Amino acid sequence: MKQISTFEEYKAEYKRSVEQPEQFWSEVAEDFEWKKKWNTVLDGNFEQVNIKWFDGAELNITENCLDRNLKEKGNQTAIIWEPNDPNEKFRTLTYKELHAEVCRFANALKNLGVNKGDRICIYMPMIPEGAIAMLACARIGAIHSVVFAGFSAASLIDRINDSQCSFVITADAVYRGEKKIELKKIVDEALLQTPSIKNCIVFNHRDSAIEMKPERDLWWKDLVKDASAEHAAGSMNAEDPLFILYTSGSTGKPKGVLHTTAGYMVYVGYTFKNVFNYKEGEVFCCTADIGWVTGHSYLVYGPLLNGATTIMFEGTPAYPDHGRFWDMIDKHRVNIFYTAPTAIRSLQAHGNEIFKNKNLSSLRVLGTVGEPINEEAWHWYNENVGKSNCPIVDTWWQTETGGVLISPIANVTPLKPSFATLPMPGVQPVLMNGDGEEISGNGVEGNLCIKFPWPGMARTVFGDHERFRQTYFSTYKGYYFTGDGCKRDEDGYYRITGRVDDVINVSGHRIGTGEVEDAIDEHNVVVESAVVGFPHDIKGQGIYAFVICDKKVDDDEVLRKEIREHVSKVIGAFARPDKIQIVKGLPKTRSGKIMRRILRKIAEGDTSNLGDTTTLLDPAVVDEIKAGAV
Ligand code: 7RM
Repeated sequence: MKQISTFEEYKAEYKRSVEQPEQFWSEVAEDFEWKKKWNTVLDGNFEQVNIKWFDGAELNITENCLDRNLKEKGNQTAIIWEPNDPNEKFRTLTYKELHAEVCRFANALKNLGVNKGDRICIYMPMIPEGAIAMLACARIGAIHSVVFAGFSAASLIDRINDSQCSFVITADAVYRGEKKIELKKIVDEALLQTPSIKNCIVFNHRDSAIEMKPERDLWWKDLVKDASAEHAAGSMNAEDPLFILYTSGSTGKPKGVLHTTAGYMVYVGYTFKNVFNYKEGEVFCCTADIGWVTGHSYLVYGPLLNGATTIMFEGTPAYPDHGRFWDMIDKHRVNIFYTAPTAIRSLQAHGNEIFKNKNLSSLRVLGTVGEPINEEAWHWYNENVGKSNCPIVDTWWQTETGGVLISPIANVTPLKPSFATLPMPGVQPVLMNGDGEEISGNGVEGNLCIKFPWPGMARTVFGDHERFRQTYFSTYKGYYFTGDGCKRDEDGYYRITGRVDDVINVSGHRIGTGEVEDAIDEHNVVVESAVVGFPHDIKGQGIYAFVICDKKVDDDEVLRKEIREHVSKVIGAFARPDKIQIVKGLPKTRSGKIMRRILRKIAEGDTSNLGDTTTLLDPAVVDEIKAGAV
């Protein structure tokens, strides 16, 4: 695949990609394997929200990830699995082995009656079988819906029911650090309320004592025992769905963002190779979980499409100590390391001791994703991990974008700390003002939109195309609205400033304030709540909840604890509020709208200037909340 190698070349490629997008993307697409080539490159537009890429083409993405690599890289490692416990032996799968496992599991799914278009929920720890399950689905055209294994049973229920999954694939249990997570028990609880599920497939990972419900529950190993290691990859149409991934927005329940086959493949394969400047034979390590889009695109699909060696890390950066990432880099001679700012900040506090006796000389490129990276963290990463010798690619993108949209190209784009820098070829970012117009020139700030389709973009929200249109294409007619605020500096470089909607980003996890409010409101003494983000040294943003109770609560501390536990149960532990303030009232306008702007200021601890409060129904509540801020 073509790789951009100089800044001049980037500028030329970028120009060409904007002037002749179809020509540009068809050339990129030529580097993949197709069962049948496309009739048209791009159809549709953002007015009608009916985008299609490579229509008429037929392909199988796993043929591009696996079969294609067998001849020259059959014995090369495809996946290195690094276990939670560093004393346990790591596992490797060569391309040949991974291909065989995927074929076996694809055959097993077929034998169970899984068909093209069926939705399969994957609720797995970070083990190769998670990736094998995804690829096996793709092999037969089933749509995978991976649910992050940190989500609660209630969240799992919502996700399974929304897309009517017929199978769920899980494991008995997993350890993360010293904590044991009983996945099968969580699934058992969920399956009481998911009538569409026919079978639950269980991979025995930890020999944990679990209950297997006869007829319903099946062991992974029994299914693959006699399954053939050959499977002729099914032929998918370019726009056949590949996967659904649920993501939070400012309103309502999480949306099932749907990605399709050909465009996603081309975009993710191309951006992996270019953003990271990936070279043949390199070891790539992305620390994201397969339950998030980063795990999909740059742990599984992107690296495999390029025949790379990809690391799957089961553990956490702090176990058994804060040197774990560096141990892993040393042990597997990692060349490219991709992690989140929150992980960097959490390690930063532990001094230089954590690098003692760790050889990081294999590193060539570093990356970050998930949230804005502050300058301090950027420099720490650069100096301590990259030894001032590795470019840092600050990659801005979203679940909906499929792959990286704005980012430096390693060794090509001149860097600027905390800037995602410039758009990838084919990506046309614009900043919009309050009147819904494009802001021209440099040294400006506005809401970030994309004005032309790119192959990796989501096509719809599963089962609700109107919601897709409404969420992303109605704020600015004819534009894709990202929900992010952004600056463009004098050099035309982009710096993402964070969400401008009611989404908060906690340790790179996207959480809708409405979701947390709904969870809190379920508590029996809670009348109403309002949730906002506040700046948090390590997590980026923390969750601050203002809560009104219906009767005098004896012990606020007990109530806070109950609320936290309840949110954990309803959404997952990562969504637990950091701060809870019990209040008598919320600042509402006469029309009943909560003025979040005021709450955000108070949560930030900046109450000097709360702006105009004259439209409030009862301005006195503001003083009360200010006085009781936690
Ligand atoms: C890949 C991913 C998307 C939101 C997005 C931003 C924020 C992601 C960066 C970033 C600043 C970055 N998908 N975000 N990357 N902000 N710089 N490099 O994270 O759907 O889970 O989240 O994350 O706000 O809209 S996501």
